[in-house]
Amino acid sequence: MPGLTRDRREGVADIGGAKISLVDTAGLEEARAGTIADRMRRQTEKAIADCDLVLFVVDARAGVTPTDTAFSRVVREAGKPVILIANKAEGRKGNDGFFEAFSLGFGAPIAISAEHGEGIGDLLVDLAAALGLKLASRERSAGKRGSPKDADEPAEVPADARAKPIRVAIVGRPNAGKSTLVNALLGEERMITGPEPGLTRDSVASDIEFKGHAIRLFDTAGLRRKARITETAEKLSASDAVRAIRFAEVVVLLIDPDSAFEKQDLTIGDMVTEEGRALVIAINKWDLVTDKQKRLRELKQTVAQSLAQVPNVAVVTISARAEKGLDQLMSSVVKAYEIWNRRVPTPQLNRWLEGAVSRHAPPAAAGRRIKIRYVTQPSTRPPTFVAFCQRAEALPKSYLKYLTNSLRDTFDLPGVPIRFSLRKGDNPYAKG
Ligand SMILES: Nc1nc2c(ncn2[C@@H]2O[C@H](COP(=O)(O)OP(=O)(O)OP(=O)(O)O)[C@@H](O)[C@H]2O)c(=O)[nH]1
Ligand SMILES: [Mg+2]
Repeated sequence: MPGLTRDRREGVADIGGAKISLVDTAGLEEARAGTIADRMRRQTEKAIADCDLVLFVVDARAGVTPTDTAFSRVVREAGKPVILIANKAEGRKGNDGFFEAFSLGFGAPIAISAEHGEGIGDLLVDLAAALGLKLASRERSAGKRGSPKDADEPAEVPADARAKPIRVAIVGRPNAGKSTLVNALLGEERMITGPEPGLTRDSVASDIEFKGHAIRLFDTAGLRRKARITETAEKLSASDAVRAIRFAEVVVLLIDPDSAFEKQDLTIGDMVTEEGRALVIAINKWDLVTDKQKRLRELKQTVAQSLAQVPNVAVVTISARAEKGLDQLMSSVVKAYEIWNRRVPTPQLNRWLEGAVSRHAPPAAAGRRIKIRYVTQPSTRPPTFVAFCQRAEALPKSYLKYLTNSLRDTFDLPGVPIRFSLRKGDNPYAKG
């Protein structure tokens, strides 16, 4: 399916010990101004302007097309070094295209098969020469390339351990304004935007800084209801967006006030909390809302009822287009991240448990009171608690819910999923 990639997508390759940032771009097409193809093309031109080296890829089976010829001029005018690649050259079918490619005026093409991994060694040698790198060992670099892990995870630039960025995924239905929001936060037209739903297809990472916090934003493809998805491209995009949610630490669920909290928004909200991510809800296009106070009251009420698993989740109103409310949004993101990472010391937890149990005692089962003896927080991200209890199986769910809510209030843990489970037995440490 041609035209799948739309935005620039970056990943880091380790080539003979050197870190190279590779930017995948939309295929070049001739396009009228204003069309999606035209917006894609401008992204590709930016990538060319920003890079140190262009890999110009032609399809050796299709041969050199008039579009290839037209864009070879664009690339030449940019004045960057170019390596010409004739791809899909496995077998003999690519022969003609390979020889045609000389006509583009970039010298001899390198014949490769990206799919079958053929010719990559030759490409690496030329690439290293063009960038003035010394290849440490070809085998080593070849082993690293294209491991399935690279393909599965959104690209992550290995960051300085000190300033590991907070990973924030922006999700929501098509057209909610996710890419406009990312552009506004970046102050740059990094993503293609527009009224056509389904524009973004790949999760794309961008780094920003907010009040001293390094933040890596992942713009994602809009998510529609599964039943309506028929096209392969949309299926791929949807699973890519779901991966971004799993990979994120904080998820911003971006809502279009026109269709706010119809089923799809709630499905995404559920997915985020089930995955244990911290959630922030941003209502976008607030510039278009007339009776703002009344609408906000209604929306907050809907959130409280429909996303009851994360009480007091932050709800922020913004306008991505007018760049309003962005500071408040990012403050909420940082706060949610901090809560998500919070650890409550065990002595405080057990003091709380004593109080909670005396205010509202656990019910009796088979004539005997159930005793909860000890509680601790074994992990964070999200906050996870375990209580030790003699007859754990007999304790009703409603009591566990009471404890969870009380814990959330006492230690001020709004808006993040909390895991609370019971373990059979007494305090695991007391006897041991
Ligand atoms: N009035 C108004 N329009 C907005 C706002 N934010 C985005 N839009 C418009 O909404 C449309 C969709 O914006 P995009 O950013 O492309 O939406 P998206 O969520 O990335 O869409 P997909 O990539 O298709 O999922 C564009 O026409 C934007 O100009 C806003 O705050 N106010
Ligand atoms: Mg988008």
